Amino acid sequence: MRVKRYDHLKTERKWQKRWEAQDFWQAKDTGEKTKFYSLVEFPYPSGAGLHVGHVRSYTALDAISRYKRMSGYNVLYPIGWDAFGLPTENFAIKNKIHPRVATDRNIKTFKRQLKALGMSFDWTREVDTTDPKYYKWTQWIFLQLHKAGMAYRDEIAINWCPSCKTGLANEEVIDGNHERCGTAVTQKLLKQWLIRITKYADRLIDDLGRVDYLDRIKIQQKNWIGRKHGINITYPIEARKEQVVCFTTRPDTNFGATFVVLGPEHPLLKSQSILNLSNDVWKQVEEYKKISTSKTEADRIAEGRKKTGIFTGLFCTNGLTNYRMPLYVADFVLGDVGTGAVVGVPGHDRRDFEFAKEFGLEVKRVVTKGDGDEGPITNIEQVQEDEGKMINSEFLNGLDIHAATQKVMDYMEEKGMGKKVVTYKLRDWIFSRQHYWGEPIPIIYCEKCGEMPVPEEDLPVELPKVKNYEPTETGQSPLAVIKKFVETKCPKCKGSAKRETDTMPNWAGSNWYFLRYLDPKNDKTFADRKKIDHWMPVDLYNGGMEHTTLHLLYSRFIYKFLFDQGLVPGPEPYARRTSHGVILASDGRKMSKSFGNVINPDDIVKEYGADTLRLYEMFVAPFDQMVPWADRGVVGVKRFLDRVWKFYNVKHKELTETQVGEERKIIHKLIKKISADLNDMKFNTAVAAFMESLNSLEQRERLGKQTLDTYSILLAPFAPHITEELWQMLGHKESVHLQSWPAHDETLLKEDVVQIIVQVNGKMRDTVKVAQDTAQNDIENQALDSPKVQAQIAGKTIVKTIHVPGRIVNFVVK
Ligand code: ANZ
Ligand code: ZN
Repeated sequence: MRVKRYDHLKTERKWQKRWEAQDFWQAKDTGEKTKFYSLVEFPYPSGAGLHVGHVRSYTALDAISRYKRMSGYNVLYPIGWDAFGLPTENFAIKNKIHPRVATDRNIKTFKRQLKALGMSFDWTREVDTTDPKYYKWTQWIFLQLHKAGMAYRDEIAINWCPSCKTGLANEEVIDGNHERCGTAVTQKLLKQWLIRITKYADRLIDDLGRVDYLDRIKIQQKNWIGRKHGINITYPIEARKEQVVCFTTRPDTNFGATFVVLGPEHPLLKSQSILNLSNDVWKQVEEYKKISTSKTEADRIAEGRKKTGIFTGLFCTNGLTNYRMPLYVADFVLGDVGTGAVVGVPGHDRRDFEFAKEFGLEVKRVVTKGDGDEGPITNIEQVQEDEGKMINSEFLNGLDIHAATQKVMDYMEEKGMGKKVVTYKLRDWIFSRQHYWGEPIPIIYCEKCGEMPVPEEDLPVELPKVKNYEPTETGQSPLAVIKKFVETKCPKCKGSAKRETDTMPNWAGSNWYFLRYLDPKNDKTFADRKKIDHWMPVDLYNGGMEHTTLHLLYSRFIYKFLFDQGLVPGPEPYARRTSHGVILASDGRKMSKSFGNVINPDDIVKEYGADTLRLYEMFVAPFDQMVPWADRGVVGVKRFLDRVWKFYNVKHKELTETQVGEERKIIHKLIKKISADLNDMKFNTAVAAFMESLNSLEQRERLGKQTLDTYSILLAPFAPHITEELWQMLGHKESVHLQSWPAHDETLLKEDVVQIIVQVNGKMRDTVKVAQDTAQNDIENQALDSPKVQAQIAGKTIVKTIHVPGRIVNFVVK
């Protein structure tokens, strides 16, 4: 039978227009229905357009949003633009286009692409972080931080990208390179705005217990914050008044400590006189300090690097052993970690071992794995950093390292040799960027009155419209040379004053965007409190793993701050956080223009349709797994949808009124499977179930109308266009997306094969499987046929047959 071809382009466009005209996806701020807030990370509208990775995340939550709407929830599924940032600025400079113009153009492209995918976003709530009406509130939040003493200025050595000419937060440096451009990061002294995220370090760890995040997300955040319990041990210096304080997490090994190292930044090395160093030593130290500032942190602490250092000529005393520990200066010790000084235990720390070998220092073993190896440690493979039992450590001997750690810390505190401390890897958040395309920091400097916040009623501080916005070599923001921006009046004394010219990092706008969706047009406050109370927290938030220690951590922190200010109802913004795997190119590499392996969603939509692209990305692999693109898979999914089309076209004309037996079972099994898979975000197995059940249904002669109805309702969240068309073909007037999600009937799913236990004289000998409605006689005959039963009754007579229907057949023999 010939069937008219499915014209995906025409059909998809038709339904998109109708949905849009009818505001199908608009969320209501009030009402009886339970709310469901589903959120995807809003895109950075880059010049490259939408990535197939965006499509994976957005389709998944689109399917869930549609499923929830059909299940009776009031669903909010919003979208917007995270549009400030370096790539746009760099693009604008290179192509001599204003970033505003470039941004608007990129947003237009993204919007067209998202609409072509049939995403059920509530477009009435669209936000743009670069809109002054939006960033007014980003600046307002900064002022609240400032008022609370959470934003401060400090001159510090910061990560500096020499290519982008801007300061960077630690989170933006990956393996020593700028995460956006890949350039090796250097250090630069600059006066910077910082935000005291460290004040929230404990809560950011502890409150992970309140939320449902993927385990690996929780682990990454914890590791990033890096809370460590340890002790600051004080070592006196022989013949000097000064002492060296060393932070260590392994005081259990202190019987094996044989030297002490100061990092070159250590305060005891500020001048020659503090430790009264000899002229010769001081000259070397000064030279050494200079060289080490040019190295990256990663370089300095790398294992395997040849260790350098300078002997000060001084000795510290190890209070446990009275060992005379030579005092060195070396750059593998970092200035801003712990106390900036380290006690060297070369038997149990690889870097210490490398250093000891370089300088001929003694290596002692104080921990053993308990495998009999208690011999000397002579090469780096023998350095034992982990689990074990204490030896050569007097009162610690025999304890495992954890018990020993507790015991020695108590001992040291009691003797006044040290003090237990908790340290963190997390640093305060560097909030200044020396760039044009960001939110101006709303601060004014007055010679008389000092640092003055811009009064709230004067917000927003708008970016000036200028021709030139290239970064400067001096590290100053391009805004610094724009007189009409810089020169202003002091809000207090009205004297002439200057504006802060640094802008905020692009994380500032994304910290709170999920709140603006709740009330995007409000010009009195960032969002109405009643609306916030109604919608928060976000029920499901999906985004990339790469944001775990950036956006995700920052936004949790800012939300906690807003909570402390009484502005939001709870301490955590996101009840559940999931993450999708990256889609690689078909060659297994990252998709990149420079490799020429990028898949443009537009091309797939055009050739195969949006439904195919959506379904393909759901089917290709478990949602959280990385997966390479495969054209063959796309074609396969397209073929499946064509089969669905043909199936409906053929069958819809000859449907029966009612569903029968096996057919009902197929459909109810499918309802159960799809509902469960949507809840568990197992999209790939859901798609597989659609394919399997189609196979079974295709083989049936006649089908009930309800079967085709239900199948299209279930498929609608995944393939919203074709199902709308099929639904109409079945004679319905209302949209398929307004239908109620079906419930399955568990009783229909019961297995109808039963297992019967076969006994001889009450003893189990075998089992037989029979269809549920098999006649008793037939079951007994089948049981009798069993060779195991035959072996038992050979030569005997059956005197009685006891039959417990559905369970047991017992032959009584003599
Ligand atoms: C003695 C010791 C013995 C250490 C031992 C380790 C093993 P982790 O290793 O992550 O727990 N450290 C402290 N301050 C430092 C600085 N400013 N620069 C470089 N390294 C520093 O981190 C804590 C350990 O890092 C500390 O414990 C110290 O080395 C080192 F068998 O002290 B340990
Ligand atoms: Zn003033």
